[in-house]
Amino acid sequence: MRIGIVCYPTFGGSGVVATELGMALAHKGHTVHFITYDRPVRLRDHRDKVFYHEVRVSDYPLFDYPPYELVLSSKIVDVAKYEGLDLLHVHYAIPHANAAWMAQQILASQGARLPFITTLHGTDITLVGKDPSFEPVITFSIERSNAVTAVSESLKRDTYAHFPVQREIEVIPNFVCTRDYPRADPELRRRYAAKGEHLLVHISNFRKVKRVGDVVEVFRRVREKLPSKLLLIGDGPERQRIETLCRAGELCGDIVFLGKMTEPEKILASCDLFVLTSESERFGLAALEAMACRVPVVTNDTGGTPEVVEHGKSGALSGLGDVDKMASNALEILSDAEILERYREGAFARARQFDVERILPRYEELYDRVLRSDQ
Ligand code: GMT
Repeated sequence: MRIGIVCYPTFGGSGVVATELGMALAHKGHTVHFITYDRPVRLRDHRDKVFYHEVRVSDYPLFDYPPYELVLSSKIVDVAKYEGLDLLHVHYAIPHANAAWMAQQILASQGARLPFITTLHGTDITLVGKDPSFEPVITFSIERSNAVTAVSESLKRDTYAHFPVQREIEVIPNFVCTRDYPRADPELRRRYAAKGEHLLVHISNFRKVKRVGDVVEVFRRVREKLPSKLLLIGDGPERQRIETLCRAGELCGDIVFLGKMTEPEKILASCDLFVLTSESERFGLAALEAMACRVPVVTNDTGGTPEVVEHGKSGALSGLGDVDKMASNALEILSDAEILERYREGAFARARQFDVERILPRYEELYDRVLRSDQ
């Protein structure tokens, strides 16, 4: 198949999933065309059967708000026509599903077909999408997509709860290629935990919804009982506030801010515990990636996270904002080497249930179904 993929090229989970999906599809022999405004961060150069088309928006001074969706729609039309796309898969509803629908209409007026699939990832429904100024366009584009998927049951439920949507939404969870994730690197461990401390880690885009302050509070409590360090990977609007919090709490010696990284897996795999404190994650890809590195996860029981992390096996769940419980869960996992090893194995076993080899065929089957019903 010749498949177009539209996504955000940034560090956000939806862009990562879209890129990994495209690369996995190409590996199976499909031809994949990424259409977005910058090279996706996980898209390595020189991949056979993978192409990247940049959407360039004019900075004409008349525009206070450059019309990205229109340029994107035109680019989709162009790529569909000249690369012969069979279908388009857009990740994150806003504005990609609307651009896809417009491109589909333009192509139809020229006698060509381009079915499109929309994958909902989370904030397109739960944060941005709930804004009443977006509701009519999101509802419309979900209804008009040839198929719609959500990354968790929780997101599917939220979509029906917040939008007057009637059509079927299929849940296809996110995935990882467990084979590609490394094992712990003793040298890296020594770099950050020279005295054999336990290593806790958190990765996010430091937006408010991630509640990174809770990560620091959990760490503060763990450190009181167990020599440990915390690695914070990523950057975003909350980073300055969190740095200030750490300075005020005299935690800086034990917390390392590593900033944005394109390949954090080696560091991740060298840690003992991943801490995820978000208000709500509709999936929690970062948690799944940690588990693929054999790192258990301490997190909340909100949103889609309980669909990924199993309490007592691959990690531990507790109520949102309950930093005392999260810290005691962390201590229970960390304070005994045998228990930690059991959780590590549990985390990896769980990650294997989301292996690309299990999930990719579900997308391929969906593509087939959409193509057959569009004929
Ligand atoms: O919240 C983020 O970090 C970014 C956001 C995105 O759209 O890229 O992530 C969402 O999609 C990911 C991939 O499906 C999910 O793993 C995240 O849970 C989801 N974020 C939220 O629901 C807050």
